[in-house]
Amino acid sequence: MPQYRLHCFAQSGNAYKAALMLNLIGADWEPIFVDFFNGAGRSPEFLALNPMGEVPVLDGPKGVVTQSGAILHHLVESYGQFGGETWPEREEILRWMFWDNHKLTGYTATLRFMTNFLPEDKRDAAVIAFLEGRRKIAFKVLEARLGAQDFVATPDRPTIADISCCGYLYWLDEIGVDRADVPNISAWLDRIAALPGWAAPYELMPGHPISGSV
Ligand SMILES: N[C@@H](CCC(=O)N[C@@H](CS)C(=O)NCC(=O)O)C(=O)O
Repeated sequence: MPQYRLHCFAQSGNAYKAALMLNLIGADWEPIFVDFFNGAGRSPEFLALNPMGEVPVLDGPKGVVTQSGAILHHLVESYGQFGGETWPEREEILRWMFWDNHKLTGYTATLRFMTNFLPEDKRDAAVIAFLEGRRKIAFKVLEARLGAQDFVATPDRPTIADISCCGYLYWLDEIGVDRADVPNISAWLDRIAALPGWAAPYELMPGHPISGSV
């Protein structure tokens, strides 16, 4: 049995953060499909694994870890790659990961869910407009940062802050953003995609395309 099992599904950018990290560090892992769109995230078995009812869940030699940020931190502690080398670097990484969870992924993932996966009769135009406004602000912050340096938290080296922030951004088409409009983000996505072990979300995790109901 592989050393790590990642409970995930293809459309989850939060799970992609963990899957990408596992691949980049060359860990021995396998994806375990959570049939999210058919309610598996609310099953008693899944809630026993993660009472928060959220994907991703990493099950490994040191136990079960949930929350993509905690999983990335856990893997840095275990493998010593993509972390900070000094205390200020580690603080900077944390600062961007918290920002990502709240502002970048928080709004972008919800917007993408509402415009791609929610049945049309359940979509609320006012909510979508609000999320789009918040998403634009977050993208502006990231675009400016990546105009000043090559990677998010440390100027010349990728860290888990990059892995966290890029979780949803290989789906710019699904988010309705043209790469040409975010040249710094686009170049940074290419830099990450050039790392050994990189693979796109739908290649790394099972469940694409979606089957069944949403
Ligand atoms: N902050 C969490 C967010 C996880 C999350 O929202 N996962 C989604 C799938 S991408 C989920 O399972 N949502 C179920 C729910 O919110 O009930 C993380 O970074 O792991």
